[in-house]
Amino acid sequence: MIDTCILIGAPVEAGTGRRGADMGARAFRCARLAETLSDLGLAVRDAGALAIGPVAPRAHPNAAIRDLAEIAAWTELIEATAYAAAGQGMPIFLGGDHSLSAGSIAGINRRAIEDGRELFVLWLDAHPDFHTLESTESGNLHGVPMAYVTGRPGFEGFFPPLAAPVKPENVCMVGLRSVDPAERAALEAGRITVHDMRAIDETGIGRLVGAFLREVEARDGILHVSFDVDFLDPEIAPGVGTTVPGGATFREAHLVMEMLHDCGRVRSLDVVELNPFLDDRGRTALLLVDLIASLMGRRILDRPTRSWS
Ligand code: B3U
Ligand code: MN
Ligand code: MN
Repeated sequence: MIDTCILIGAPVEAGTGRRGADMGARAFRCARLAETLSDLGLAVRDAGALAIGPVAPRAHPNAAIRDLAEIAAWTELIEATAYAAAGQGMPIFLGGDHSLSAGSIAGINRRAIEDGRELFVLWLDAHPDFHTLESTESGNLHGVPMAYVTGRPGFEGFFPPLAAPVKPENVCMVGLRSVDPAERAALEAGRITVHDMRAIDETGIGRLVGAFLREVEARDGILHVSFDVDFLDPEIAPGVGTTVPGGATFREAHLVMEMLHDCGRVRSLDVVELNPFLDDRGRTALLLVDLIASLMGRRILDRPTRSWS
């Protein structure tokens, strides 16, 4: 099990249409993330915040796209940072918008392949972020990272080349409730496991996530978790740019985090899209710190056996 957390601030906001996500990492610090992890007995290394230098703008045939060169530069930096940190503990990427996961997942996968390990990704989000550079209509590049890391075409020459794509069959998306037509078509044609809110309501989030975790174990995999704040219902997590009603509840989210801890295979985490400018007296940041604590081992009562395996 991991005993060192490496906190990496990634104040990326060029991938979203709103301002304020670049303050997310600072808000996690105000909400005492480092102290909370230390109280759980973990060693915590705060790597501070990453920064990119100035970039020359890049054009793309899809004129809607904004800040392509900037997001490409962030992807390259975060990829290298993730690769290096994965050998030293558990990197926790504090966003910043979800475009940062293009870099974090790419770098974690490069490390996994070098170590001979199979990487799985649990994607907790209202959105699949599965647009290509051609298909995005908003032009917000936080809508593309999952297409990039799974090797969908069209990123060549614009984003850094991938060491290797993540296998789509190793990805599980949970919490979807806002899917654009082009994303829907690509998901239907592909092999990613997708659980929308209806599936959660019908089957229960514990059974859906439990099935995925059993698969990770059966294939002796390691797991990256990408947590978009809009996975949560906006009633409990208002501090995010793209609120979508009908999200995961407090209890569903904690259950997922506790199951992830019990499975013992999570090696890296993104927490993205926290926008303190839109938050309500820090409550979204505080909730996220509690959820991270559940993932890292905080529990209500000790349980002799896992109920889901
Ligand atoms: N799919 C839409 C909306 C969106 C994606 N991710 C977020 N919003 N946060 C788009 O802009 O690509
Ligand atoms: Mn997202
Ligand atoms: Mn989202």
